[in-house]
Amino acid sequence: MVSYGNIEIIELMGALEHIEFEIQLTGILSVSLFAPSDPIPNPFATQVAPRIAGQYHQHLFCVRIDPMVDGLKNSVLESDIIPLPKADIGSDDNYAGNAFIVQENIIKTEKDGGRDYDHAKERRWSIINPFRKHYASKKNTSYVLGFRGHTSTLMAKPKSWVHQRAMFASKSLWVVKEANDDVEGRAWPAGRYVPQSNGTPEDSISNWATGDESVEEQDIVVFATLGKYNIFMTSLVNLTRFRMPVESVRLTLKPVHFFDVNPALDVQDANDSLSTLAFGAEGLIRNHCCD
Ligand SMILES: [Cu+2]
Repeated sequence: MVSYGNIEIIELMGALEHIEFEIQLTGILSVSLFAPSDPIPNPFATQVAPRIAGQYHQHLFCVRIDPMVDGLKNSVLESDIIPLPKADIGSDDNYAGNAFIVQENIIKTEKDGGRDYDHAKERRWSIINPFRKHYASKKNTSYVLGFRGHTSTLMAKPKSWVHQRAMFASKSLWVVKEANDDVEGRAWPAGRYVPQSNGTPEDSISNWATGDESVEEQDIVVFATLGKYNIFMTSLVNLTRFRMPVESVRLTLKPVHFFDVNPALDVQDANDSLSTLAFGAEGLIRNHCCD
């Protein structure tokens, strides 16, 4: 666990079978003062105590993932759940009108590497090994990224100073090729000197995600952005006066389509002597069918 000011980052591994990062906004406010002339209620801040302002703002967290899923050459698969296309209600393919499919799309080039989240389609991204498939599902060995909680991206206008400086925050996901000619590779999506930058740093993500360079079956780097607005509420259970309820954002990485059987399941089945067939084995067979 790591704490940065009033933010806590927790890494959970092991018992859950997947890797999970949880970022907690602890709710401890950084406050300022209202001027006597400021209207209350105020469009930009909540008054949390007389003349004390909790300003509205965003938190945007960028998680860098340098994957090696069963090997160095990986791709990113974008999946959307959509109604079965071109299949009207009453048709042979969709008589009841409730059919849906998973539409899959491999992200092919760096210029397509900046991706938006889509709640309506339960969009998900998987970092796959395109050379390995599960024997039964015929799907590629992969880690599925799960965005849990908050997926807002940067609200500031595209030409604004903050937007130009933090282009990483304008998309939920970025896929770029790793730069092996550099000691650190592509490590800093907002450039190396964020507090001093004014404009888009040359060595930053929106300049990497351009051109026709392939990101399919390549040594890639993936950046996931999680975002949350802080619109302050005064809490019912204040520990201090300037506190609001804790908010969490989470990123999960779930391994899927890896093994034929679960290599961790080597525990014998429980033998419960009190659990018996209600009609005995013969009765079960006898009552099984009507012949
Ligand atoms: Cu905040």
